[in-house]
Amino acid sequence: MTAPTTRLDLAWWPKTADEPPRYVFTLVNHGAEPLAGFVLAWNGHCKIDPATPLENATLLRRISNYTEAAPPPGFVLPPGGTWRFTVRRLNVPLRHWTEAAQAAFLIAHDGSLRAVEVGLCTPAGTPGTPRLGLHLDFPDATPSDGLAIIPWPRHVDVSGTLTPPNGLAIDPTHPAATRFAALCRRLFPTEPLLDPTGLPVHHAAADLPPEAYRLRFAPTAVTLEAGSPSGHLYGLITLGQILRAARRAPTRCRFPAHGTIEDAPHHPWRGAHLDVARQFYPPAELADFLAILAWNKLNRFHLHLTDDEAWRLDIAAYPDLARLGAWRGHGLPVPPLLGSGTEPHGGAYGKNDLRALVALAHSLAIEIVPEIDVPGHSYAALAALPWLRDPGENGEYWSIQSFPNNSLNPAVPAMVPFVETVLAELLDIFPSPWIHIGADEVPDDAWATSPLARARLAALGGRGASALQADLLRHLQRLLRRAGRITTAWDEGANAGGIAPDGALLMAWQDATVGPRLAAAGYDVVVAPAQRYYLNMALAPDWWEPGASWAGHASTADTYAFDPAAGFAAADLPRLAGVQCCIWSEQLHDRRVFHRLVFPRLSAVAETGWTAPTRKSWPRFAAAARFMPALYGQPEDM
Ligand code: TNX
Repeated sequence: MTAPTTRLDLAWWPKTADEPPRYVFTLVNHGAEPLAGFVLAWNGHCKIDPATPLENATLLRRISNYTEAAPPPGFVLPPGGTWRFTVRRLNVPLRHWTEAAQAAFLIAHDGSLRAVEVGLCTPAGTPGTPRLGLHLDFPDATPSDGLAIIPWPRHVDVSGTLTPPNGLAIDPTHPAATRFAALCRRLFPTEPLLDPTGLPVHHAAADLPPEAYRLRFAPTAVTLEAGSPSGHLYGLITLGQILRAARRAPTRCRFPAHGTIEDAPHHPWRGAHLDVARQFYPPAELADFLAILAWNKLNRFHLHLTDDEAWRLDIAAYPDLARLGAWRGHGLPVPPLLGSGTEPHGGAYGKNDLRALVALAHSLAIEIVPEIDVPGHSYAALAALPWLRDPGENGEYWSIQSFPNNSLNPAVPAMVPFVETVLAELLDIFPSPWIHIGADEVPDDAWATSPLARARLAALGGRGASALQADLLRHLQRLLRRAGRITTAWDEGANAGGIAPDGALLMAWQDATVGPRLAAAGYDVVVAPAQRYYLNMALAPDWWEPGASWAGHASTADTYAFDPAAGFAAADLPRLAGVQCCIWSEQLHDRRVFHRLVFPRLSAVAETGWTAPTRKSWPRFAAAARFMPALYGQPEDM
């Protein structure tokens, strides 16, 4: 396609004492032809209020963040001319540039599309530069003891300094060595950490718990003792971290000559979640991401496979699900959303892709916990399989992200077999003990105008969407229990007597009080409060920082300082399985935004998961974080 000759400039004017906020769109025709009879379509994170009229434009269509508007009747945009219109109400005020529209196009009267270049949205008329890419939001520092290890080990007692060896000479026949070699090739392809002529590393079996390891340093060799494959791998990762830092920063870091490191994790669940529905991440990128998790000794990868904006799992029984539900674009069942332009945007994972990822994850001591988000967040599934709706439903309800009628109706007879079939395929692909079934954010008035839902509610004797959802979740929990799996869900899964504590694990996301409350009610919990562990939240309030802020801002230091055990009664602490960061992708249309938001906060959560609270130290973490890898490159390379 040729370069766009129309450009959309965006400006955000926050509310003042005299005026409500204004979101101002200026379309400029840089082409040689006048433009008439067109519709402007745009998308990006924020949603406009369809009930409030636009000024100097007519709203034609709005689904979540996809909007179509037309200029006044008879309007012609001449070469060099502009069309300006104003939006008065949004779902939430804009606070960061990534919340504004990211993509736009014109729909001509003959239906053809014309790309529009979209400028960065300026706040109150002030131009600026978006903050992108790898970034440490704290000053550089030197590790006080010369060791840059994240997460910090349980016990460190080392001395002396060796000239950094030209590599680790690991026993190539040891299974952990093969895995570690592959991990290093993936993460540091130009930086060999292994060398048969380097410092010998002897593996030894020891009676240590899973994941634990011991390193004994001597000038001529290192001995690595562990009682599990993960322990052997983690010992090598610690050695790899020590070696890299000593080589890259020889004046600040060292490779010890004597002593021991004894290590074991504080929490069994050390997770990272990735939303692959809002943006598609090709399998190769997920493989690289798994490698980064391993280097942080994170052991759970929560793969959020479905959402309103896309269904990413190819299910043999329902070919339309991925064929239609994994793609968004003009004229498709799912409209262009979250930065999609004139071309269809998307992708799905096949069984073989996912099986390969599971195998890779296992080699890196990571369990992939798949999530099918039901019954809410299902706009894409319903767009692909409209027969899952109640044909008698005649009203509208809206999700928090402004999707209409987006929840799978538990009273539709075809719905339960559908979810069962999907889960059966999921169980076949993923051996994980934990299967995540979503359960978040079903609108209170979902299915209120569905005759089938009303009849079902009358039979159940319950009230509202939560009763219907709870009944469905109980059914799915029974099914998963029979399959020997643990029902995993977001914290709303417990509502209205839904998921029962036995055989369940809930993710406490809404705030830091939810985890202690659920644990007191008998649930095992993973703590992932949006305010600190949602890595899509901006680092700081500045407009030019990317990210959202509905749960506030979190600097790396804020994320690091969060204590997941705070608020738990002592007797309930055994129910705290661990921690997880969540990477929601609505605003991650650009991988440079991903970098800015994810690294090194991901490592801050990893250290909180692994290192006992008394052993954590912000200055030490801050000095070591620059050596941790990111998806492409690492902070130190900046
Ligand atoms: C809430 S957290 C959601 C997600 C959004 C996220 C945006 C949760 C269980 N649901 O659907 O992506 O907020 O930050």
